Amino acid sequence: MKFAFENLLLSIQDAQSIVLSTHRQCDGDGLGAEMALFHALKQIKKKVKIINVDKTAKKYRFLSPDEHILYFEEHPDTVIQADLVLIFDTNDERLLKPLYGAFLKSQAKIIFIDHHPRLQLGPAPTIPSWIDTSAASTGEMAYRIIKGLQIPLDVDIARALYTSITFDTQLFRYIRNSPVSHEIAAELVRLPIQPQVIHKHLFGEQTVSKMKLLAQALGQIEYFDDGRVASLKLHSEDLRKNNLDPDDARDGIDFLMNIDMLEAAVLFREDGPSLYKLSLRSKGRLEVLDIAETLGGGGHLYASGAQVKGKYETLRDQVVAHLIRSLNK
Ligand SMILES: [Mn+2]
Repeated sequence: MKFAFENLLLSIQDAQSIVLSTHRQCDGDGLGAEMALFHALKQIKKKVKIINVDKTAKKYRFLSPDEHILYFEEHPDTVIQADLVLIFDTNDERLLKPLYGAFLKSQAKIIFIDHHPRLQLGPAPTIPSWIDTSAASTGEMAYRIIKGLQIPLDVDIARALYTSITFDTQLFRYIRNSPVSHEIAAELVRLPIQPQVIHKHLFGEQTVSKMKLLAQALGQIEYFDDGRVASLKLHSEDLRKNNLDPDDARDGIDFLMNIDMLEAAVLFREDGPSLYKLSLRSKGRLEVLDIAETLGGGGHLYASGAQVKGKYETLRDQVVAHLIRSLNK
């Protein structure tokens, strides 16, 4: 691990031009990490670019992503020219399709920087990666890189790192029993980053239409195994109609996990006919990574996801049965 980190620093120091990226439908963690590195690498005069698979959700507008990021879906003919590509918050190349193909075509060295466990069933990264599953966010890892390169923090870097850390820990709820998230945050908030404004953007921008949609969805939760397992379904089309991002569906399952009896839940976001984005959550008594991997996805032990095709009832029954089996093991 130490070796991987030192090699990573050397690779960055050696590279003249660096491309930064993260998984598709980026979240606050991957976005914050790449933007922090972007501002930091500019300081040491690297030629640096962020290229993401697809557009950034509206709630991250406060970081001005559109001014800094090239979206591959809008420029699919982009030829990547770089010495080094750093990919944050995933080690699953499938989550960067079709951009990953363009990375492979370039001569660049590719390195994953991630806190998700390596996939057991999916494609294992054959390239050198720095993976630290004890990190509560990729932002924490980006912070260590910036410190390792001895780049002083400025407001832009601090704001982006703070976004990563608060997003992935959900405002310090999920800190992996470590003081590190708080320690880094304490250093960041000494800069004028207006942390309360960031909290509001990340967690406090619920609209009336979103509340209506969530209320409707939450009214249709199905419970199993005496209320210890729940399943919820949302339509992407409904999100779109209400001017919400697909990403907003996640709030549904996070909200659900506040129910005291519940141990695990699954959210089916219908993205097309018989096409679902699954999100799985567990409070810790059972793991939900194995089922996600079985379905061709990945993630963390207690928060995972996959994209699946099939009939809703069949998929739901399959996933729910698996969750109940794991719970009773
Ligand atoms: Mn993350």
